[in-house]
Amino acid sequence: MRILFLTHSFNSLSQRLYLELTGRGHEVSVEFDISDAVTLEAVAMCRPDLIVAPFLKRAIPEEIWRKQVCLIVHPGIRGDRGPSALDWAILNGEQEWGVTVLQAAAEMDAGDIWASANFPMRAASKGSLYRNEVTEAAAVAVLEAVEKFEAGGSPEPLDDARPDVRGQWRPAMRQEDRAIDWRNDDTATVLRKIRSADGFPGVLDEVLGMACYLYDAHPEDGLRGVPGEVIARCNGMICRATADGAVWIGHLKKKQEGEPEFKLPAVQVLGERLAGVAETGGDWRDIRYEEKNGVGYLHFELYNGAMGTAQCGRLLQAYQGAIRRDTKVIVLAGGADFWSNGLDLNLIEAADSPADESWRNINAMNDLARAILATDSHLIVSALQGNAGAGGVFLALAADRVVAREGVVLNPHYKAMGNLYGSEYWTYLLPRRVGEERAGEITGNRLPVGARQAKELGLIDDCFGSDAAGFRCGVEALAESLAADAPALLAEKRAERRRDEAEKPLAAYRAEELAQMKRNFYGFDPSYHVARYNFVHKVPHSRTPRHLALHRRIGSPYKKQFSHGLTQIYTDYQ
Ligand code: THG
Repeated sequence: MRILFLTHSFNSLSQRLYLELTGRGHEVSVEFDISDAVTLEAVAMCRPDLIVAPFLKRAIPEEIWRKQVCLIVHPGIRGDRGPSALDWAILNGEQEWGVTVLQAAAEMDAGDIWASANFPMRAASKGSLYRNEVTEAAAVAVLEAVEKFEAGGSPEPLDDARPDVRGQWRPAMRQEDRAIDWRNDDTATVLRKIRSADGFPGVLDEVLGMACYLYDAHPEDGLRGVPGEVIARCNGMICRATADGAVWIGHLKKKQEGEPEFKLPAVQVLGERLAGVAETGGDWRDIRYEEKNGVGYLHFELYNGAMGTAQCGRLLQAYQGAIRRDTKVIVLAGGADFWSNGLDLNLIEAADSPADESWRNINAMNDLARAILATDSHLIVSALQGNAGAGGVFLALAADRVVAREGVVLNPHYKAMGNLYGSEYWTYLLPRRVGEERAGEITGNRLPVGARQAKELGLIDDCFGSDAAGFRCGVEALAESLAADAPALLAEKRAERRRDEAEKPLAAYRAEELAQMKRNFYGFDPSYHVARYNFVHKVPHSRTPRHLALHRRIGSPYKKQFSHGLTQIYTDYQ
């Protein structure tokens, strides 16, 4: 079928559904929700068999849903309606939640139901639930709905009398609904409130006299203080006492009328106001090392997967500590939501000289990649439980083995960020795995690549695990089997590195890439700075990029344009 995605943006859920549908042979074209007129034009140009709205905030115009089926992906259980579905589920402490695929109609989210899938809730932020449980359930429910539609099936009307229809209409959540009462709220309550609004819009609060939104919260058991007071700081985070304990808060967004603001490490936002607050470690560590059955695991749970200069430095230090241990295998486990997305564009945007900070950040990323590549004492496994993008993907490729959870989405390209050339030794790492030709296609076409497709392309070695627990199991088995064969594998690894170094030194790849990056950061063309500004400040899209909006490409007829996803493109063209 020809499917048109109508979506606010090409977010991680849209990308996952795009990969699932193109992987099953459907043609998927994408149009961002810019205005009703633009949407009508897109539908006329595309003439889709089916419209799917993976992430849509506004109403689909009646002219469209009257004439053809539009499937809305709603992050709520059957019967749940309204724009703050997940927010309410988290704040209300629901034990089970779900995704419903319903047909667009006049009344928002009240149309007939094509499919739904439920999941047990987890104590995590809205963004984390969205990227994991919601995305998996949405993949199941959308595929079921699309198959049903293709087979000529029909949806069921919403029936409040059914026992599995437990949902109800809930309005948009307001700041008052989740405002924190620091004197009385216990840690669990504070966490639910902050998590219900994380990544967007954040809980509005006041910290040391500054109005700001809170994000990135984690429980602390050991530290105590007067409820509401900031009692410690650590690696950019602040610790604030609750009625029965404390919470770490990693990121803040200053609220200031008329001034553009974006999320930054809490300590950076508060600055001088933190004078006198002691640097003290606690329960929550964004970078954490553990050993199990003779294998070292390095976890790095960095907010939004962003690796700023300081984070890269701390991670490098932790890595150097890990390879001094008497183990043979190190697993780079990343975080639950992201493995890495490379440069921290928010920190760069906030710097006095974004160009200088970009330069420092890319060099810190490169130092980390080089340390991984140069390790001859250990076998290194990159285990991607969460998504990776841009430099984060290539950093992962610096390891000896790269594996991903089945549902992971990779964006192994830099171009979308104002035509960045990229570094992280990608000019060495990518062709080594996929060959020159495919390397050019992967970096050039700016499309997401699913874990299975990545394995077919040779970009990664393997993918397994339908959920986090299954993936962890598989990673442990792999790491332990590598440890058993370590002497032979390490000898091979050293020989290969020596051969490659003799052919072309790593330093040469780095120098060539950085020469290009220097032009991106300091050169005449400001594209990277403009794209970064738009990204950090969330400037609304004004058009859909042509690589996604197939129906807007001129020249060849729509059908020939492509849309089966990378793997088929490659086989078609080879
Ligand atoms: N039918 C049609 N279009 C749709 C849906 C539909 N577009 C997507 C939509 N479902 C997703 N669900 C909602 C439900 C309610 C609201 C928005 C999207 C809503 N919006 C408030 C408004 O428009 O005034 C603003 C809410 C806010 O502050 O965010 O209530 O089923 N045709």
